[in-house]
Amino acid sequence: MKFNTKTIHGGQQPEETTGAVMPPVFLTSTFAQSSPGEHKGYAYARGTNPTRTALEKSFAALENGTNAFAFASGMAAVDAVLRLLKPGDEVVAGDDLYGGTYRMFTQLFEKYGLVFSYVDMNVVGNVSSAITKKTKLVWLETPTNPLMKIADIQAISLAVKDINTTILIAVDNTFATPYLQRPLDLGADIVMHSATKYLGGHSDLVMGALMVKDEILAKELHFIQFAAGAIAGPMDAFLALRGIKTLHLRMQRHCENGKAVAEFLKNHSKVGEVFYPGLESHQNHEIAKKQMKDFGGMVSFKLKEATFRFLENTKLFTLAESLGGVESLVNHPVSMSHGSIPEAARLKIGITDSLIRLSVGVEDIDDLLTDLEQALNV
Ligand code: P1T
Repeated sequence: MKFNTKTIHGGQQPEETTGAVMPPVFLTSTFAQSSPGEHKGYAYARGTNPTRTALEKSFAALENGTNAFAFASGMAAVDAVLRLLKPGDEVVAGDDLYGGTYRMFTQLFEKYGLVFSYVDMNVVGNVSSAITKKTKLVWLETPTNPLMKIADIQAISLAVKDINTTILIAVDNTFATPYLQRPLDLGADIVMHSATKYLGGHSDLVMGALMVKDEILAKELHFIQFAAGAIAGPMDAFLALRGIKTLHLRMQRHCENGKAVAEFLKNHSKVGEVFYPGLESHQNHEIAKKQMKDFGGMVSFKLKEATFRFLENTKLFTLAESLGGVESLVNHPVSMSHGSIPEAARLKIGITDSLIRLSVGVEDIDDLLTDLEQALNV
C-alpha cells in the first residue's frame, strides 16, 4: 500500500460483529470471561481496548512499524521511552527540543539518576562525540521545535550503531509526520509523536504515540504502557483515527501554505531571520531535501521589532500553544511552549524574545498572507 492509501486502510478492517466501517467506540473498562483467563483477546481496557487497537494498528502502518502504542499525551509517550532505562544510564539529546520534553528530562528524570547531554544535531559528529559506554538512548527531534533545525536521521543512526548497536535511537517525528519522513526506515528504533498535533489534526484531543519495528522492544513498551497506565481513551482513539484518514490531504496543503508563508516572511522588511527547511538559505536544506518528501507547515521567524504587537493583532492566526491542526496558530516560544527552559539555555541556542512560531493551517493562502501583512503593519 502507498502512504495515501495507508492513512485510510492501514491496519484497518470492518468491525467483526457488525461490519461497521469505522471501529465503534468501545466504552468499556472490562470484558467478560467464560472461565478464568478465557476471553476473546481483551481482558481489561488498560491492557487493550478494541478502539485503541484499531488506532495502534493504523499508527504502526503509517510509520512502517510492526507495533505501536497510543498514550494519554505526547509527554506520556516520552515518559514510557525513558522508563526503558535505569539509574546511571545516559541519554544524548538534541539541544533544541519541545520545552516540555526538556522539562521532563531535567525536572523529572535527572532525579532518578538518568544523565542527559545536549548537542547540536545539525552535525553528526557532535552526536558520536557525546556517546559514552553508559549511553543507552539518543533522542532527537527533526525538524526541531521551535528552531526548525534538521538532523540527518540516517547518518546519525549509522554513526551511533557503528559505536554500539544496542543504543536506541528515538525520533520525535511530530513536526514532520510520517507523510514527510519515516524514521524507522532510516535506521531509528523508536518513533514518537505528539498525536495531539498533525496526526489528530483538528485540535480536539491530546494524545501520544510510539511506533517500533522490533518485537522485543514492542513487548517492553507494551508492558510499560500497561503497567504504568498512561493509555489513550477510546473516544480519543476514535477521533485520532478519523483525523488520520485525511493526514495526507492536510499535509499537502500545510506544505504548500508553509512554503508560501516562509517566502512571504523572507521578503518582508520587518522580518529578520526565517527558519524553514524548505528555504535554500536554511543551513540543512540539503539534508531536509534528502530525508523529507516536502517541508511541512511549521515556520519560525524573528521580528526586527514590536513582537508582542504582532502577536496581539493577528486575526486568523490564533495566539495559542500547540500546532498541527487545520487552523493556523501563532506561538511565542519564550513565554509559551518553551517557557520552562531556563533563559541561559534558551539564549545559548537562539530562542530569543523576538522569536515567533507559526503553525500554518490549511485555510486559503491569500487570507493567511493578508492577515500576516496587516499584523506586521499595526
Ligand atoms: O502536548 P503533548 O501531546 O503531551 O506532546 C508534547 C510534545 C512532544 N513533542 C513535540 C515536538 C511537541 O511539539 C509537543 C507538544 N508541543 C506543544 C504543545 C507546542 O506548542 O509546541
